[in-house]
Amino acid sequence: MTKRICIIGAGPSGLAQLRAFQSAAEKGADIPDIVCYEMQDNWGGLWNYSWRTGVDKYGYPNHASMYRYLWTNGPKEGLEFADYTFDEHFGRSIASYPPREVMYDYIEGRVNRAGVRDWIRFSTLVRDVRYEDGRFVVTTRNNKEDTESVEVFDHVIVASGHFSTPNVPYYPGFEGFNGRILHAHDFRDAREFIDKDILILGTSYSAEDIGSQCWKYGCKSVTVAHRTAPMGFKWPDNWREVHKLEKVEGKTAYFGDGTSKQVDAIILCTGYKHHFPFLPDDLRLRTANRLATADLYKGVVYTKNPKLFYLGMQDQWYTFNMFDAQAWWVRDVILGRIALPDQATMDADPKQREAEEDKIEDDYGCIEYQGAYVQELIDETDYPSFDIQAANEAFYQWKKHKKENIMTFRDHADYVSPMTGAKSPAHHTPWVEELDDSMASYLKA
Ligand code: FAD
Ligand code: NA7
Repeated sequence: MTKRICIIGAGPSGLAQLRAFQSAAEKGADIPDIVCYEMQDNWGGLWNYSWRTGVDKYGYPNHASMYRYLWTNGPKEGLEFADYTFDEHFGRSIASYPPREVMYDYIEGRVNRAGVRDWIRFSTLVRDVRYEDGRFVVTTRNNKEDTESVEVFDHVIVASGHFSTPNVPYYPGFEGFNGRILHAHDFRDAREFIDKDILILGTSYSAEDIGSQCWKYGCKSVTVAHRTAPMGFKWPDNWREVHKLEKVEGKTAYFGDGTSKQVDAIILCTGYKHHFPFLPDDLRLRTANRLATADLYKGVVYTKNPKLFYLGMQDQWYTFNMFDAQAWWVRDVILGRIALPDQATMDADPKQREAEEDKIEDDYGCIEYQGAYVQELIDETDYPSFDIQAANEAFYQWKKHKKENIMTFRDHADYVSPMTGAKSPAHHTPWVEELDDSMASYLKA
């Protein structure tokens, strides 16, 4: 009997899994029946932009966390697909930090060519998964048809992402704040904050990028409160880094360094939670947002039930090509090309990886660590091998350029593609001056 495989989510990770199976079929392999459930009406995951916040059109928590005017926050050379290069998709070389719409086009180009859209059941939310008698019973709701279905699968691959359910802390006085408090998940258009004084909590990618966007589109000032350490970039004059937020009274925010500031809005760039409301306790991954996820052998096999897989659950330097490496590897376990070891070996693996990660001293070490992980996986499958060191170098360059000037790092050229070895051109307009993030504008000569 043909095996049945359930994939949850058609974002970059789920699409990588579809492409992995399709590429095996293309080479003559017998592949299982595959069903991918996607709660949204289209594919692309976070890259499938939505103006909605709060709930989606069907009344479920809105998945989208991306915002207008988002340009990639790392160089495209670090995430390029090894089997579908940027040059191949666009028919020419493009600059290194494309806006969201350009990235979406690239993601979609590969799966359109692979012809896997029919494997996806859109507008269909996975509501419940149970492991019974050696198989998975999956309950879904097609929100367009308003119907519920139950189907049985041999394997489940969770590719539902982990940057959608906001981590929302409370600080004293929030309930009395005379302005807007929002999480990064609900941030959409920086123009909302023109001429406003904004306070940002958090010091990671969302804080840096949302603050930079608000600055670029004309907010009055940016204040960033850190609970651990400041970001430490050379910020513009109307940007200040302060200590932890202590409390809010009216519109005034008070900080741990004794200073205070009147602000119009507070944007909580305080990260996301791994959240799987459709999974029972025995199948649900519990992990921090880190490079070595808990309880996943090789970062993908759930050690407590090795018929269940998770993709893309790591904190991410590498993204698309790491999801590919994982998807090809999971595919080969399912096809019987890779054998899983005994339970003790599987249990020891994530612990060993965590211990290795704990020894890393800086971001450069993290990049190298994740690069080595990607290399480890691709060495064990037929995913096209690529120059991981060149991808690491692209990340190192990026960090250097950010340190030099946080508002111009996206203007740099000469990042080397790990797939083709070619250097990227410069974009036609400096990022700070380019207010139009459309693909048409980006690709114009
Ligand atoms: P997602 O993209 O989150 O896709 C998961 C999919 O699963 C979604 O389509 C969702 O609708 C679906 N789903 C979830 N639950 C269910 C369910 N119960 N039933 C059915 N379907 C379900 N990465 C980069 O490489 N470069 C960047 O510049 C970059 N910028 C980012 C900016 C922001 C604001 C955020 C939040 C992330 C950014 N990322 C970036 C990282 C991002 O995580 C990855 O690029 C990528 O989108 C992860 O893919 P994924 O498929 O694992 O998850
Ligand atoms: P991250 O990278 O998980 O960072 C979360 C940030 O939030 C981090 O700076 C934390 O500070 C901070 N944080 C968490 N809880 C609190 C509280 N309670 N108070 C103040 N600060 C807090 O999330 P991002 O959204 O920046 O990035 C996620 C993805 O989106 C990433 O892949 C990007 O590509 C886009 P800490 O250092 O722990 O003190």
